[in-house]
Amino acid sequence: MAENKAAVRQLRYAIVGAGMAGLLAGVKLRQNGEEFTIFEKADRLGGTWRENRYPGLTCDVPAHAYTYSFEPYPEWKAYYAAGPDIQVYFEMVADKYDVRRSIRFNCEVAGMVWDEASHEWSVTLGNGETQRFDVVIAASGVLHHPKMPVIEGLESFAGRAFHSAQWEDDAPIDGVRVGLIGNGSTGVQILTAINKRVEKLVHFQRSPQWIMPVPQFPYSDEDRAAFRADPALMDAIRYHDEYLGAIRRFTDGITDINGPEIAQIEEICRLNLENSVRDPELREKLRPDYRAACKRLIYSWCYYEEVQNPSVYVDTGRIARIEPEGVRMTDGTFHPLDTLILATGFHADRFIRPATVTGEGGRSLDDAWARRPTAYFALSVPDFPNLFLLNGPTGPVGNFSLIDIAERQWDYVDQLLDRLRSGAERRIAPTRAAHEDYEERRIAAAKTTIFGSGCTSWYLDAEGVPASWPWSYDAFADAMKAPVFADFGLPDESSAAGRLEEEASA
Ligand code: NA7
Repeated sequence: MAENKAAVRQLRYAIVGAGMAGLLAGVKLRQNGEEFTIFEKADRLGGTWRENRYPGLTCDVPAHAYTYSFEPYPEWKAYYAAGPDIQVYFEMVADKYDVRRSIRFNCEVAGMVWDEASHEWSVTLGNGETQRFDVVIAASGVLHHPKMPVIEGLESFAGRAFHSAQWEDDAPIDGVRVGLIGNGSTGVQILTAINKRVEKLVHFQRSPQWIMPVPQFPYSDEDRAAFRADPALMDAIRYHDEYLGAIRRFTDGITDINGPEIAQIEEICRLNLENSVRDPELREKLRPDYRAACKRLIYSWCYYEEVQNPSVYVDTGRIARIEPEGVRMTDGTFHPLDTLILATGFHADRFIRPATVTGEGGRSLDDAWARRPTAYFALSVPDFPNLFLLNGPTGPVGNFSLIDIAERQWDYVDQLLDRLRSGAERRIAPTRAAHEDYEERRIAAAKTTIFGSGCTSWYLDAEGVPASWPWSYDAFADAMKAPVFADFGLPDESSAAGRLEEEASA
């Protein structure tokens, strides 16, 4: 239901991106009776679920947990939802909450400049148009700039070669020889989906992955009818002890790398490998030489089974170059191929960029982030007032729902927005001191997490420091309950109320 907070000022909001987090912001503002514009560079909403269309695309968070808390969804088709079904969910939410009319599609934000005199963001769009806003919510996602591998000869390949996030529907897969480079979540999911369709699949694995076994099962029509009749059944899945226990074990494990939780995770993954892969040679090829959960854990119910299909050949060697007819390894081996899939990940340090963002004193976000993308509590940046980031740099990452993260972040940002709505403040940004203090503590803690225990991954920044929230999930939930207003140079509401009382009685 609309909450309709009393507002002295009607704020003008720009939201960048109509993915999961941008839609969330839109729903919340709509429920509060506020106006906003969501700028979306593409012609559809959905963010990563719109962009990625590769076979096997699945969210590795249980479907009933990867839903907005305010919009449980009885229609999920399986415990882990397929990408297209998630896209349907977001489209439904956009319509049900009347957000779609406020989305401007095919409208990329090219730049934004903070006007210190008027306390407004001047937002310039790709078509040159400029609009002014009081607040910008950057919900532009993390993994949406495909990272092409730098391999000699890639452009000489005679067949079709494309990044997993730019799937080419008409590229030959069935009955042909396919090369698949990369085995993060994407490469693994693609392998499990196509290995039975191809004549031959060569999976190039520069680093093997630990695989966490998880159950997957479809929901039947009867299940869905039961969910519709009794939404508590969906909550029972979302808040199931076993699921929440696994999340807690995971988040405790990543922050206490000598503790029992991570040891348990490692043991589950090791036993999965030992018990699932029959051929000892393949088993050793698939055994990582780094600790489980250092890279983002792969959750899969079928990878080990599928990788043992005779059509699959795993090559853990180094690629020397790509030739017109296939891939040459440094040991001289040649793999003749018809199609080459590049599941090589994303530039995870871009966030709202390449949009140029200019804050107070003419400071550019590129400069502020020259060393590493950073934000106070992952949400806001000194010198860039009234700019709030959802799923921005150094937020929690791992095998849990980013929807839950974004919802908590929104609740926090909303409390800051109240200060603007009430007219008490015109600009809100953290102080440099508060940000530096946060970042110093964060970096020190991040280096001791499992992500920093000796592997490469998209979690690491350019200096090899994990770019993530380094404390427990509960600590994150606590931090998001209420801003420390003093860190924004703002009076605490309770102390402000106290002061007023003192003044009144003086
Ligand atoms: P990831 O997890 O970043 O994985 C990229 C994979 O590509 C990884 O196996 C890399 O090997 C491999 N890679 C990258 N460049 C090369 C070159 N040049 N040669 C060989 N192999 C290469 O991306 P995903 O798309 O799978 O997943 C991203 C996230 O999306 C995932 O974590 C979920 O949150 C959803 P490396 O490990 O670096 O040796």
